[in-house]
Amino acid sequence: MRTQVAIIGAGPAGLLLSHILDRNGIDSIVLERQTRAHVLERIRAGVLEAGTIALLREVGLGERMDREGRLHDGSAIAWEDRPRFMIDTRKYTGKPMMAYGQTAITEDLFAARDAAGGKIIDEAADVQPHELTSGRPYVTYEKRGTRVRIDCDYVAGCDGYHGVSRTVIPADLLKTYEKSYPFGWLGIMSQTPPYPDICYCHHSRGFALASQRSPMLSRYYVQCDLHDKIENWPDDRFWEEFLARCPKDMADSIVTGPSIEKSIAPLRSFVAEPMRYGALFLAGDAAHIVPPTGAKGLNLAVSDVFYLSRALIEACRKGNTAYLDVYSDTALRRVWGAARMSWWLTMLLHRFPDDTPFERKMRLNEFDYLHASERAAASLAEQYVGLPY
Ligand code: FAS
Ligand code: PHB
Repeated sequence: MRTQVAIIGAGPAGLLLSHILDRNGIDSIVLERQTRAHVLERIRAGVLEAGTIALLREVGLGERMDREGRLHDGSAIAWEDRPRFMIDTRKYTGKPMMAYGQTAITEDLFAARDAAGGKIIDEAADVQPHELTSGRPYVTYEKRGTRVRIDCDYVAGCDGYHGVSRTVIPADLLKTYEKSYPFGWLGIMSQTPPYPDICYCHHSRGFALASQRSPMLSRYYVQCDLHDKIENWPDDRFWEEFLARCPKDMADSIVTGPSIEKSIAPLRSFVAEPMRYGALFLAGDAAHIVPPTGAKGLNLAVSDVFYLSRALIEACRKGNTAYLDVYSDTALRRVWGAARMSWWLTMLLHRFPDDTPFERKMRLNEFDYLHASERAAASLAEQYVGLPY
């Protein structure tokens, strides 16, 4: 087979890239290792930055999001024994955030690609990029025992943290930066009316987060031990712990109910440089992972795709590779900004097992400073809503 852009991975990055390229007359084929059902079963992100909202609307993916998503003027931070703080994105930037699940976005993307006759090959095993610096790149994969070759002009590595793309960049060229956090997030989904705000809770018992997916679908998290097991968290224990970490007025208004999904995710900061090797361009989790505290993971995948789609359209339609040549540096500038903000907010809001009393005082004073300084509050708000692309 032949295509202009071979895309590895049918997550948000790969599907959105394929969708935008198609709208600009550029042909692509998406290769996904899992079944479509498996991709859609994943419960992931839930909060969209202003840039993501705008881009999805611009490329014709705003209709269901605007109908079912819920706009927020920011998110709250509830700190034990302190007044509630609002990360007020509307006040300081004039922009909203949107609660709309990654699962719904992925459904919308699959629907759009299907409607446009997009080529998405699922259960594509052993996908391998080849000849990335030869000028004649191609990708191979296996399906039903047959090895298939796709000749292409470019390869987009949108295959997430555990994908193959990053591994083909020579070790002497690839630089990686990583930090693991000494705890995880236990998340549940419940068919209950959600708490009205997205609210991060800092408590001596640990971090908690109230979020939402729809008027009858709530998403809640508690910080848990790094090696904790779901079996240790029956619903009763989850709700007892979650409510204990919220201020009383918030806890009294939470509607609890049976979990319909429960999972534990480790927290990690990871950035790989460069995000290009010859004809291969990385986008999304294939190049970077941020702790979910700042709600940046999915939104970074979208901004990478904004830069990469613009670059590929310019190259494929006009033969101008100027944007491709600066893609890695451009994307990484925004990636590092989001990585720093997500690290900072993670360090602020969680309880660390080896915390000293001094470090707890530093954390408390950092939070008090947010309350005391309009400039500090504005700085957090502009980063939380997402810096301009
Ligand atoms: P994805 O990982 O979504 O997609 C990559 C795709 O490539 C997958 O479908 C995979 O099956 C496929 N693939 C992998 N290897 C392949 C190969 N060799 N060949 C072919 N296909 C291959 N972000 C937030 O903002 N908020 C959150 O609350 C949040 N929670 C998360 C919870 C978990 C458990 C995880 C893992 C991530 C979470 N994230 C969150 C981050 C998440 O939303 C990612 O940022 C987002 O999925 C990135 O999208 P992609 O880059 O498309 O990667
Ligand atoms: C979510 O709704 O899943 C969510 C919201 C905010 C975050 C992380 C996750 O920071």
